[in-house]
Amino acid sequence: MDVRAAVAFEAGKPLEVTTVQLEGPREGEVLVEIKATGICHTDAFTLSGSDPEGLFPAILGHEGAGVVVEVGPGVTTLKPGDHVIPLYTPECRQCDYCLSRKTNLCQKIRITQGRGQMPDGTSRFSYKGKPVLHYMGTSTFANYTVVPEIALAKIRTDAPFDKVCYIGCGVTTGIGAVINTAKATAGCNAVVFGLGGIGLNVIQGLQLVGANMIVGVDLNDDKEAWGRQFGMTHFVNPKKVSGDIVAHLVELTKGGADYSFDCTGNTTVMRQALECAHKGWGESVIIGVAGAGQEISTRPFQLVTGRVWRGTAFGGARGRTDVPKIVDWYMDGKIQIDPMITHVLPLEQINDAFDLMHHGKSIRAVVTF
Ligand code: NAD
Ligand code: DAO
Ligand code: ZN
Ligand code: ZN
Repeated sequence: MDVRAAVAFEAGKPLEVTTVQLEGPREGEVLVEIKATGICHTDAFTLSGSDPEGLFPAILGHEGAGVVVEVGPGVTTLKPGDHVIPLYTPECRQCDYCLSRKTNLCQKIRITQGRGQMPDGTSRFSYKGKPVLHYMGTSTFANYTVVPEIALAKIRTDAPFDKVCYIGCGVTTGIGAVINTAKATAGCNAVVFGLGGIGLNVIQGLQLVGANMIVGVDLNDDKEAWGRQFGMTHFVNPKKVSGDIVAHLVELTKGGADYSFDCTGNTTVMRQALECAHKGWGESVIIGVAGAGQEISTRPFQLVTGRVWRGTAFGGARGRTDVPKIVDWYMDGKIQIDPMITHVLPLEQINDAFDLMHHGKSIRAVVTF
C-alpha cells in the first residue's frame, strides 16, 4: 500500500515528506495506522548523523500511538481495531532477559531491530522499488507502519492519541526512572538535572511517589516555572551559584540527594549528579544519552563511600505490561501530559517540530496524521 511518511534519506538533511510503499504484516507482525507521534531528541540524534548506529534511508520515529489495521499469521494478542503504542523496547516474555525479571531489555529481536529490519531480516518499507529501513522497530513517522506483535502495548480505546503517544518514550522514561530504576520512596530528597521533557516527567514521578524535596537544576531560568508546575520544590541555576554546584546541592539537601537523575546527556552533569548523591546510600540514575564516544568519570572513592551509579532505558519499563497502566494513570488524572504537549503539527511540518526542539521552544511537539 502507499503510505505518507517523513523519510530520512541522508544524515544531516531534513526529512522528506513523500509517499512510500508498505508491505502487509508477515508472521508475528501487525499493521498499525499511526494517529500521532512525538518527536524526541533520539530521532534528532540519529538524523544528525551523530548516532554511530544510525542507518539510512530510514523512517524514524519511536513515540507513536495508533490503531491495529491487520495482523499477520500467528498473532494472538491483538486484533484489528485495538489501540496500541509501539515499543522500541519490546517485551517477548520468553527470552532470558525477560525471564530474568532483572531488566526490561528484551533481546528477542534486538539484532534485526538494530539493523533497521523486521525480525525476518527484511524491511516492509520501500521507495521506488528500493528498501527503506525501519527505525527502533517502530518507524512512527508514517501514517501506517508494521511492528512486531511483541513491540506493541495494547491500550484503552478512550485515550487521546495526540497525548498518549508521549507515553511511547518521554513519559515512561521519566516516571519509570523514578519508580522502576531508582525505586524512589516517599519522603526522599531528589535532585533532577535538566528540566526538558524527560526531567519534567522525572519530577512528576517523584511527586507521585511522595518525595519530600524535589530540586530541579537547569541553566535556563525559564524552566523554573515548568518544574514547579509538576511538583519541583526548589530550583537551582548553576550559573547563579557562586562556588561548587555539588557542594551547594549537598548543603541544600542536608547531606546529599537520596536519588539524583541526569536528564541532560552531558557527562560533566552526570558526574555532578553522582557526586551530589548522599554518602553511604545516594543513588544516581543516568537517563540522558551522551554523544558518541563520550565517557563518564568520577573518583572511585565516590562509590567506595556508598554512592551508586545506574542507568536506565525506557525507564526500566516492560512495555506491554507497564505502558497500559501509565495510560490509565493519565486517564485517571494521576499524571499530567497535556501541558507538556506544547505544539501539534501536521506531518508536512515535521521539520518545524525538529527546529522547535533544537531551539528549546517545545517541551514536546507532536505530529498528527
Ligand atoms: P531537552 O533538551 O528538552 O532538555 C534538557 C534540559 O537540560 C534543558 O532544559 C537544558 O537547559 C538542560 N541542560 C543542558 N545542559 C545543562 C547543564 N549543564 N546543567 C543543567 N541543565 C542543563 O531534552 P529531553 O527531551 O528532556 O531529553 C533529555 C535526555 O534524555 C536526552 O539526552 C535524551 O536523548 C535522553 N533520553 C533518554 C532516554 C532513555 O531511555 N534513557 C529516553 C528518551 C530520552
Ligand atoms: O541494547 O538491548 C539493547 C537496547 C538498547 C536500546 C535502549 C534504548 C536506550 C535509550 C535511548 C533513547 C530512547 C529514545
Ligand atoms: Zn525518545
Ligand atoms: Zn524478551
